[in-house]
Amino acid sequence: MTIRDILTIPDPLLRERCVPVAAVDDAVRALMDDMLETMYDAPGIGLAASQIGVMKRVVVIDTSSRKTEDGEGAEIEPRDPLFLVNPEITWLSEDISVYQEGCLSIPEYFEDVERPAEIKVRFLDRNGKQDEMHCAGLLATVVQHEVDHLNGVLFIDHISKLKRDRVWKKFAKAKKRGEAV
Ligand code: GNR
Ligand code: NI
Repeated sequence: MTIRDILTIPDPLLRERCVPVAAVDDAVRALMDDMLETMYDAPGIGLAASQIGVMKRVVVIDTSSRKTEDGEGAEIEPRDPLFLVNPEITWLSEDISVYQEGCLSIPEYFEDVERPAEIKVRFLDRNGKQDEMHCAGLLATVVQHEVDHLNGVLFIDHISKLKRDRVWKKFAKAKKRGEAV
């Protein structure tokens, strides 16, 4: 497994649509392992393949990263990764929830985003088997955030144009100067 570089705005790849995966083979599983390691290292709770420059419809998610204690009082970090290939949102609730979102491709910028509170997502799992899952809470938000990435959409597209233009320009300017933001 390899930790890959995460692209940040204004990288044009983050605005492109990813293509469906034809078959979940060992190469796709190796990609997902790299994505998972990159996500845990960042750290983040979700990652879309386009964020490491691979334009395929592949997502990894793990929202379980709160620390708990084992029997001896040592801290352990539970891992409960989800692998979503060719995810399709098949249902969105009318109920809306608001989460403060962040994105590894827009470092250190956080803003409230309104999205449907619950969704259903159909996808191929790590073994290429079709599955469907009902999501609520933070998971529903993260799945929508990641499916957006596969379509070249970023969470700042869901906030006001004034705020979006401000953050985009800040990152574009920093890149021009060769600074890390
Ligand atoms: O790590 C992440 N946290 C997060 C918090 C609220 C809503 C969405 C996310 S996803 C983000 C990682 C990321 O950029 N995934 O694309
Ligand atoms: Ni993101």
